[in-house]
Amino acid sequence: HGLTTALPTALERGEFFIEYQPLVHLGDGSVRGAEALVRWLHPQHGVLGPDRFIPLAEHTGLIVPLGRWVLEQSVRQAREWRELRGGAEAMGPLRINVNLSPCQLTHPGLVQDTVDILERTGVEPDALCLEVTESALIGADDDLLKPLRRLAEMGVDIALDDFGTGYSNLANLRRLPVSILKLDRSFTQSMQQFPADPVDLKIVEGIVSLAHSLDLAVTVEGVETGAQAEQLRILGCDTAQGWYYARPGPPERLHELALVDA
Ligand code: G
Ligand code: G
Ligand code: MN
Ligand code: NA
Repeated sequence: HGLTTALPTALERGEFFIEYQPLVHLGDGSVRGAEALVRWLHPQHGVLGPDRFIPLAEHTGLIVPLGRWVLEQSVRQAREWRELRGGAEAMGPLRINVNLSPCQLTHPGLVQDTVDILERTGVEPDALCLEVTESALIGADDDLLKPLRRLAEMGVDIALDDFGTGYSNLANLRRLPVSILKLDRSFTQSMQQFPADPVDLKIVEGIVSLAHSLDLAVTVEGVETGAQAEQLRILGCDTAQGWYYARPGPPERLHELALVDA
């Protein structure tokens, strides 16, 4: 249909833009970074979310240049935030999380492109986190993991996105060069009541304890209420993201949030 024909030229026409959703430290409520979420401002259909075009971009191969563009824009944004937040060194730099498609993982240019972007922008590798879904890494062999390992050795964080939705082989976590688990939104939804269902609490408690014993930080997604945030904080989760704090929005919104708390 129409999206398929318009997609290949959308990048050169400058129709993509990025919204940022804050990542908040559950212990003190401070903004520690943001996840970059791409959108397409389609000339006829208006703003389209990634669910409408990422699968198509993966299918057509546009995901590689599009993903590189998202990475570069996001890292540039992170540098700008760093400058704006100069006085708040104690909290470290605002970190930027960027999603990677499985196709980008198998693309041979991933490591070099990332190195080039970090060098061009002067952003430290540890200010960058690449999010890969659990399902993309299920059954991953060493060839697939090698680029992620190289990036992790450089200091880039790798997060396992939507964790808990796939067929998680928990023992498999040890082989993955991952330093952050992003607990899927469904776990957060199960924290709707206070106190939450005891079985759900046990499950999250178990995941957090396993993660921490493997030196992984835990980020929770989809936090919509203060009660959820409080429950997840008590369970030991480290960082949270969700509408309770902020919807994805333009970069200026993050300037305000991060500068206010700096
Ligand atoms: O918040 P939103 O509806 O925009 O996100 C929907 C999904 O799209 C998320 O699961 C996210 O992983 C994915 N997504 C958002 N931006 C990107 C991107 O730049 N690249 C890839 N591969 N996926 C993205
Ligand atoms: O990468 P990932 O698929 O996890 O992207 C996050 C998705 O979740 C985006 O589509 C984003 O807009 C959406 N999202 C972010 N915060 C919330 C929230 O608090 N509630 C719900 N329902 N969706 C959220
Ligand atoms: Mn994500
Ligand atoms: Na996710």
